[in-house]
This record gives sequence, structure tokens and C-alpha cells, in this order.
Amino acid sequence: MTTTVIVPTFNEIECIPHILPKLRDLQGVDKIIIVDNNSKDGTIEWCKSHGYTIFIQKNPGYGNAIREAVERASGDILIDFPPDGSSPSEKIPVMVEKIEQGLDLIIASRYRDGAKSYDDDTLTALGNWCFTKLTNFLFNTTYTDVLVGFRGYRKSAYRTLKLNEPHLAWVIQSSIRFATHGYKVGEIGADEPKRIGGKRKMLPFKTGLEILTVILREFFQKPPKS
Ligand SMILES: Nc1nc2c(ncn2[C@@H]2O[C@H](COP(=O)(O)OP(=O)(O)OP(=O)(O)O)[C@@H](O)[C@H]2O)c(=O)[nH]1
Ligand SMILES: [Mg+2]
Repeated sequence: MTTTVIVPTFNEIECIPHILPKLRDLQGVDKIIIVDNNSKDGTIEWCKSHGYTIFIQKNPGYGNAIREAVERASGDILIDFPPDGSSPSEKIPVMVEKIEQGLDLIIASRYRDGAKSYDDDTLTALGNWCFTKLTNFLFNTTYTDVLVGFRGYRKSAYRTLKLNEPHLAWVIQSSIRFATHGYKVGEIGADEPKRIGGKRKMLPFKTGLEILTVILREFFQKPPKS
């Protein structure tokens, strides 16, 4: 099986020079695709001048970025990798192994096996906890972290889910649909270091409302036929 790492960027010039070279050095990563939301801070120029494959997404938003990148990804295994310094890339080989052993979705949980988030504030910690509990209650799952972007999945399984959330709520739709479609989901513990620089794009209240809407909609609507 081959692995493509998908890297969504939106004005991350302060982070990527520290992060992307480590990713390129990892064993078992066959391809890295960077998908960018029209960054104006030099992210695109830096990536091009350092030989990375980068394209500009057609429609804005995190979910749209991932969906468009999947269409270009050749790997059987896909890893979504936010490059803001909060995703420990050394976990990727273990995530790949878990999928090769049979999982369809592997989440790098910030709250499992002693892992810890150093990037959370009170609001994001509470939001993550509440949305994870609510998801487990409504969908009979046992997740510890439904919202982290750093995750891996089997492309063939992903394609049947028809994920369509345009923004950051893409992650909750992914966590729910992999489980409700009967796929094997799992987690490994992975610390979340603090963001290296740049600015958070996530607006907690807007994103929180979107996440809640998606959870309720997925619960009350029948899953689309695959
Ligand atoms: N291509 C693309 N990338 C995005 C978009 N929105 C966010 N990102 C990237 O996705 C990653 C995670 O987004 P953030 O907004 O930083 O969310 P977050 O990780 O919850 O926020 P922090 O806690 O501040 O790191 C970052 O690397 C962003 O640059 C988008 O619309 N398109
Ligand atoms: Mg982050």
C-alpha cells in the first residue's frame, strides 16, 4: 500500500519551514501534497522553491481543501496533516501500520494513552470533550477525540462516505461517518504541541456551532447511500 500525506495550508509561513522537511524525511511517506487556500504570506512561494507539490484549492475551507486534495492523491492510505506544529509527524508510520493491519480510520487522539494537548485553551478543551461525549452517546462510538485534524484513512473507504462539509466541521463528519458506515475506526495517543507561529483560523464559536449542527444532522438524517 502507498501513502500520501495531505497538508492543508493557509498562511503558515512561520510553521512550514520547521515542519515540512521532517515530513519529507519520514520513511513510508510516498507523496506529500500541499493544498493551499490562497496564502498571501509566502507559503506558496516557499513550498514551490523547496520542491514541494502544492496547488491552490478551488473553494475555500478546510473540508474543501481535503476533498480536493484526495482527488489528486495517488496513495491507498491518506494522512491529513495540519502543519502548524501541533501534529507530531513521527506518529505517521504507526498510523500507516494500523491501517495496513485493518483499520479504516486512525485518529491521533490528544486525550488517549496519556497524551496531552499543549495547544488547548479552556474553551477548546471543553468543546472537544463535550462534542466527543455527545458523538459517543448518539452514535455508539468510543472515541476520545473526534475533532483533531491529524488522522489517517483508507482512501477506498473514504470515497464511499461522500463527506461534504466545506469547513472545519469536516473532521466531525468524518469521525461520525466512518463509524456509522461500519468501518473499523481506532485511535492512538499523540501529544498536541503548541502551534509554532502564525494565526489560528478556527473561530471557536462559529466552528462549535457548525460542529453541533453536523452532529445533529448526521443523527437525524439517514446516511447517504454509498
Ligand atoms: N488549505 C486550507 N488549509 C486550511 C484552511 N483552514 C485552515 N487550514 C489549515 O488547517 C490547519 C488547522 O487549522 P487551524 O485554523 O489552525 O485550526 P486549529 O488547529 O484548530 O487552530 P490552532 O489551535 O490555532 O492551531 C492549519 O494548518 C491551517 O493552515 C483552509 O481553508 N484551507
Ligand atoms: Mg492547530
